[in-house]
Order: sequence, then C-alpha cells, then structure tokens
Amino acid sequence: MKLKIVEYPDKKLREKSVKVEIFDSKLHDLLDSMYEIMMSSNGIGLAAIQVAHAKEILILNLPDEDGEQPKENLIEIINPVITEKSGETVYQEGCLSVPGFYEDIKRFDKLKLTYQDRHGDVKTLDADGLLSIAIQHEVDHLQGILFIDKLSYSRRKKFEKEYKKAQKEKKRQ
Ligand code: Y12
Ligand code: CO
Repeated sequence: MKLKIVEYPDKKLREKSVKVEIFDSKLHDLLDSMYEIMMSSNGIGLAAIQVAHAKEILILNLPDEDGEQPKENLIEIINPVITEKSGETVYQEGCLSVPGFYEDIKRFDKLKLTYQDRHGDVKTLDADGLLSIAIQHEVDHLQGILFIDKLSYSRRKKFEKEYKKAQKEKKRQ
C-alpha cells in the first residue's frame, strides 16, 4: 500500500479517527505500510491519520540505548484507551506531520493503556518516560490534536510565522 505523510496545515489532520472493528489482512497491510513509511522518514511514532486513514491505529518504534530501532521494539496499538494517568513531564517533541519543528510539551509522566493488537486481542500496558510521552502524542492525533496546539499563544504565533517561512523556502527549492 503506497502511503504519503500528511503535513500541517492539511485539515485531514483535524479529523477524528474511528474505532477499528475488522482485524483482517487489509488492516495488516496498512500496519505494515505505516511501519515502512515511518522508518524511511526517520520517525519513532505514527498515527494512521498521518497517512490519511482516520482509524484508531498508531505504531511506535522507540530507539534503544544504542539509538537503534530494531523491529522487535515495534508496538502496534489499535483502539487505545488511556485508563490512568499521573505525574508531569516535559519533553521536546517532534512530529512527522510538522517537519523541522521541535517544541517543549508538558504531558503526564505515567499512564496505563488498554488496546488491541493486530489480531484484535486485548492488551494492557504500563508506560512511563518516552513511551508514555509518545503514546500521549499519538493518541492526541486520533482526536485531531497536534502537539503545536499545546503551545502558549505567543509560542504558537512564533511557530506559525516560522513554519510558513520554512514552507515557502521548501517550495522554492
Ligand atoms: C516523543 C515525542 C513525540 C513522538 C511522536 C513521534 N515523532 C516522530 O517520530 C518525529 C519524527 C520527525 C522526523 C523528522 O525527520 C528527520 O529527522 C529526517 C522530522 O523532520 C525534520 O526534522 C526535518 C521531524 C520529526 C514520540 C516521542
Ligand atoms: Co505526530
């Protein structure tokens, strides 16, 4: 399946995703193609809406201590529900749909998650650190929320100005 990353300010990114009900080979094709485009774009997390599929699907492949992203670390998360959250942490986040921009974002430090895997089996996960941040970033995508929405009014204005400028320069090349 050929996929393309949808970039801000495309309105597609504001769509709310719907639950997956059928766990078939079409879903597996989408998950496999999401993995390919995420890895070839140097990403560590991707939600299906970022490739124009408004389904409650996200994948994560966080780097290990050596900065490697072995496929064994891949987590496929379908129909996630955050059931508990606690603490506070700040991390400089980036997003494949907002290329070239990284901003400090405040999130919950720890969470518990219930989700389904590619076969529809229900799983639970306790997350903290980068995994917890990445899950919150991607779960936000399923509601049409981007990390830049969490910036203060002045940071957001600065971002919009710089992003527009960067886009114009990109078009000129
Ligand atoms: C912590 C915070 C946020 C996440 C969400 C997943 N984010 C990413 O995977 C972002 C990747 C990214 C990659 C980029 O491309 C390159 O570095 C080549 C990029 O573009 C540029 O910097 C030009 C932007 C973001 C998970 C965990
Ligand atoms: Co993102």
